Amino acid sequence: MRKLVLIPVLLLAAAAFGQELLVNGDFEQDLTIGWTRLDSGSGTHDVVRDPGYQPDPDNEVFVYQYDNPGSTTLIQTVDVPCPLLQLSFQACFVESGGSSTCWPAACVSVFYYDATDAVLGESKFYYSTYATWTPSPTLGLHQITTPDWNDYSLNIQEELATNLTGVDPAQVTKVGVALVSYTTGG
Ligand SMILES: [Ca+2]
Repeated sequence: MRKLVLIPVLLLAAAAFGQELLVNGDFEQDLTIGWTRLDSGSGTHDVVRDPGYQPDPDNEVFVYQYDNPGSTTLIQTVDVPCPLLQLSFQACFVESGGSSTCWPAACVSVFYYDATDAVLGESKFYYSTYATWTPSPTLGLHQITTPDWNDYSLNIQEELATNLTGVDPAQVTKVGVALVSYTTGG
């Protein structure tokens, strides 16, 4: 995982420009800057910042969890001026083992919050053979089938209009971007 970029997309006279909203979205500084780690459940949890996960000189971050039930999360929440946002990131998703009753999932999630910090909905990019999540008006699912390093982007205004019809864009005042390694079941 490297280079998460969340920018407000402002269209002005057919010219697009934006300002990066995430702090340390390229992981070039210590992860205590901008990011919060949350460990949950049992098993092994790990978050590692290292330049060696992808063959370029820049840093990546590895978010790991093993054994169920549990999860490891690295999250950053930012105030957003409007839901006219573009999230871009590069990610490599990995899973190992699992069954229909005990399954891992590698996720990049976007959470939408109102002014009281209540979660209004979630967009979830996930790689998992056995995950049983189903989409709803407050859960937009994007299943990853090619887990190797790829570029991803999410047009949040379009996402809310198309996949999260249960979320009122006018109520979204904060967005959380999370890397989640997850194991359930057992
Ligand atoms: Ca690298």
